[in-house]
Amino acid sequence: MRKWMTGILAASLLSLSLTACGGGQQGGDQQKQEGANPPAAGNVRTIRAGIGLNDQHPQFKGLEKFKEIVERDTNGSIVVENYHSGQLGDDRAMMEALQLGTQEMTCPSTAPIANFVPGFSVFDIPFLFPNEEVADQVLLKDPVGQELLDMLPEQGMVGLAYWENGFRDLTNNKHEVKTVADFKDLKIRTMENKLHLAAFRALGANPTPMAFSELFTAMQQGTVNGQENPIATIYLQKYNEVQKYLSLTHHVYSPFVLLLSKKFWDESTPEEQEIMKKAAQEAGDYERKLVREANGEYVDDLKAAGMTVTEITEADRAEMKKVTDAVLPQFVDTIGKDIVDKVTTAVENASK
Ligand code: TK8
Repeated sequence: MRKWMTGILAASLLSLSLTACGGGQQGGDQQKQEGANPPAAGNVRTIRAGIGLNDQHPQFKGLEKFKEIVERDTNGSIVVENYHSGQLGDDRAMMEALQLGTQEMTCPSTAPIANFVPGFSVFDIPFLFPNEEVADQVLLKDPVGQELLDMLPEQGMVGLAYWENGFRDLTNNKHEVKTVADFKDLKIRTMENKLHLAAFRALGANPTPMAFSELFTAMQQGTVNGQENPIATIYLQKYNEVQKYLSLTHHVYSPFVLLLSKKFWDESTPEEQEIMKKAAQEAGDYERKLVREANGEYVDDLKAAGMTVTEITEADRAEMKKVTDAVLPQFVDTIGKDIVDKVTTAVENASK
């Protein structure tokens, strides 16, 4: 509740201060953009987009691309203000603000979205996607990707497009993690997601759900001794400063979903809706490309920064999968058997 209030408060203070600095819709650095057309006379509406990651992450660059396209193509009738590093709150608070219509946009991983639309937890199944190509095929081409997005409006949100967080890897401060046996004394922060908690418990770790914004301090102070996130996050959030060991587990592929409040969507013209949808996809393609480059590049940088990087053998990965598969039956009803079947079939077809 407290965090929820902080998010709302932060958002309204921000809009207050922007108005207070006198420029209205055209004032303030937030709206300044080179080469933009002047805003159309009359009704200019603002999308405040917030994320938990910092402004170095490809996700923020994707939001900047979205801003550029939307402001250009709506001729300035919609302006976009981007906020990073949890300035507008954490994932849960921002989604709640979208439902209330006090914030317009955010881009969480599907794992926290599952607290609103349980079907999204299908992507929390460990070791579901063997590679990025299969993920693309299921999320972007198979009808089940859209079917899941279609469940969002009922929760006051519109899913404009899938973006990519990526395959998650494990870091910790205790010792190298190679096999299932090594998870034993790890106190791992997980996202606020029941399936992730159950999977790490099954692996023998002691997982704690926590908002992303609290993670760095929690590692620094030793409240947790491990966490898991894609390489780009580990590097760009400087987790190497508080974590020694990196295991390339690739245990879960996290999609992002670019979410818009349904309120803002409903107040938009069909033309504006079309522009936002297309911009979300185009910016998503750009973001995915940057994430993949980053994930490749930064492993060496993390090594150079002193981390011990451990590859996981296929046999050990299969062993981990066996352990985590055992927790799945208890989640099938919540996710929906139909969704689980459609996604696993799509994965099988794409893997052929
Ligand atoms: C940032 C989160 C983050 C996610 C997590 O707000 O919480 O670990 O992977 O990227 O969405």
